[in-house]
Amino acid sequence: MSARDRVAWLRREIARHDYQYHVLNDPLIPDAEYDRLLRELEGLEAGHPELVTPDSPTQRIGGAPAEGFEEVVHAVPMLSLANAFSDEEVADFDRRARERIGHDATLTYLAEPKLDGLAVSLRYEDGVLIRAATRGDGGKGEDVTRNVRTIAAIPLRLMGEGWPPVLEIRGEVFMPRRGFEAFNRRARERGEKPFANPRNAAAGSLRQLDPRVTAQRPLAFQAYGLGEVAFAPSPSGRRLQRGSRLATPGARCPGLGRGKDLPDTQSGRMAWIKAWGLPVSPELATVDGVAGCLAYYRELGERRDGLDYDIDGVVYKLDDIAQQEQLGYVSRAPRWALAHKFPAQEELTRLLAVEFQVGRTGALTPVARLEPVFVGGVTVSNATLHNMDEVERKDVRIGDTVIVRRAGDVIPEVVRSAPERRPADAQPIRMPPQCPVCGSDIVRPEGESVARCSGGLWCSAQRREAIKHFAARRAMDIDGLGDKLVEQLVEQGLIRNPADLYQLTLEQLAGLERMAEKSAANLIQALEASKETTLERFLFALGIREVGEATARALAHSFGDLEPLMAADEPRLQRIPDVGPVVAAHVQAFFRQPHNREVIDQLRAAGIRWEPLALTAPVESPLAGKTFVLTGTLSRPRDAIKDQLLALGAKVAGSVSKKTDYVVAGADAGSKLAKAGELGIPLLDGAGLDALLVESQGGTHQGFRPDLRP
Ligand code: D41
Repeated sequence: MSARDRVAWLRREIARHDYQYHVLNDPLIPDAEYDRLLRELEGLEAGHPELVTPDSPTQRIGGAPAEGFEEVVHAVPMLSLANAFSDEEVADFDRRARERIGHDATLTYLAEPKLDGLAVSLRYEDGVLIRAATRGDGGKGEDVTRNVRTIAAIPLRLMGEGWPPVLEIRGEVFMPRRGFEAFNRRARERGEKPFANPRNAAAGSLRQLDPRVTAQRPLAFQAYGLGEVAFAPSPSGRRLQRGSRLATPGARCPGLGRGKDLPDTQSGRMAWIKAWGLPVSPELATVDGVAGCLAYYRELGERRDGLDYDIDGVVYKLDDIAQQEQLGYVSRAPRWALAHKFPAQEELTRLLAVEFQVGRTGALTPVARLEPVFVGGVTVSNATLHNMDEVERKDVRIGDTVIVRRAGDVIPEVVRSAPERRPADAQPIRMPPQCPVCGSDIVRPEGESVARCSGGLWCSAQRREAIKHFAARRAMDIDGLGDKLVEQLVEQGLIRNPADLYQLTLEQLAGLERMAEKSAANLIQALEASKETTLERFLFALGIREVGEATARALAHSFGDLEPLMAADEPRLQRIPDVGPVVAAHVQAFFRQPHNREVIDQLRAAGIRWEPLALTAPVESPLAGKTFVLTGTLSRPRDAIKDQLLALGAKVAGSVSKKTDYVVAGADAGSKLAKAGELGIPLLDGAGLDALLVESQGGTHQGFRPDLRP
């Protein structure tokens, strides 16, 4: 094969894999193989400079910095979108559309996510990307061609052959969340200022004068429509024939000889845009009438946090192009499209005060008391500041105007302050020297970001949290003993420790607020039922620091019963897989405390019992010691999966870190999945997990690991 032929083949092959990866989300080859193709092409082009063309994938990398951006006049203006913030406004929009069209029938809309990025127009002539421009004021924008060329999701040459000779594709450039997080992490490591949000990151990256900088930014693109489309033969004289073939197997692009011949629906046109090799949203859906629009809005709104990109609403577009033309435009926006916005996830408000909450282990969490503000669909008046390092990093002071964020069911947090609005009397936030609940000293070990109350179980806050933990479902599983009830019981002085629970009487319980006789009786029964337990549950329920479910299980199986464990010294404890010096010290310290021994005695006297375990050799499963994180909706109950993993000696953690070995991601997995991607942690879907479980139990199931690119 000649160099010319090989170069042409490599370009086609690379373009095909770009399409598989960025548009179809279905890579056919591993990254390394893709890199080899690209390197081979680079080598050939270096040896044959005459073969280099502007649409070669090697030309994405970008050249020297530019002086500034040239102005581009859009041949067809880039319109804006009318906004709606309520269901009523959507209903009004639909009603007006039906009135203008003059019929009562239900209208069909194409619904899609509204990406929070930057609108651009891509101009292809004879199938080759010749210009990319920002939206600007809609009439004219800036020439960002060299930067846009570096975005791998944007084809430099259209696929197939059926495209019009002049074709403008409009869409949004955006930065997916996982790329954004990774980029910001690197920025912080280098001491640079991170971007406030993915939108700013995308805009900042696209407006780089040096395309080599843009090339390093993880930008993506999704098309949402067309600009200028011209079917006249281009100056280079390419002739389009009726029935030219499209890239998608089987798809036909009939009669592109005349302007009228684009599909006559918005959805049909989007399908063609996709077939030409451009990414379109996987969430596109045609819906009927207001009811269909609102159902789509709610459904996507619920999945919003699980998407890997920010969206700030959904867009409805009349699907029928003839109807679009009937409706026309008002000022700069089409009457046939509407952006239905989600409630903002970030708002400004004032920080009134900071209080410190004491957790089960005594950890102090600074909590912001805020001027109530409507954010993420609810009114928020408290938000976490995490810890003092974060307070410092975010530069927050009392009296400041702060940005509050509430995304999905995540607890609201203070993102940062707006220092330009800082009043002269703003007060720095100080960690109190004594516990606000019990008055014990606060200690913060060198190098740790968490400060703790040293009061232990003397501190009523720690006691209350310890009892909540003791009663929890995966601990002693005391049905009906919720957080609010524990708080009441502790406040009224009815219980001081977990053992007191078993001394409660029906009369005491029935006397509580919002407690009917019947539920009091049920609770007594639940307490009775909880006495029959297992050693591992009991150990976990004690709330020994650093002893989670997996460690509790390992301890239970290694000692068989409580007495030998309580008598064990640190070297003996450290012989257990995954018990290091820190855990061993915490276990020892716990059992050395006279108070703890007393509570344990009382619990056993109250009748708590378990079956002693036959001593087993440390689990030899290949999963022993491996840490899993479960996220998203899985096909089986999470608890069942967890039990299975624990039984194989694995651990199940709540958050993804460098120590995580596997992330099991179900449907609608969100930030944990993104984090796993960033850290390069192997991902499993439900089937992948099952395969792994079968394998580690000595099964013969042929497990597979999907090729997962970052
Ligand atoms: O995802 C978006 N941000 C998006 C923006 C979208 N899905 N569709 C859009 N459709 C239009 C019309 C109907 C005017 C073609 C848009 C925009 N416009 C738009 N983006 C920025 C300004 C207008």
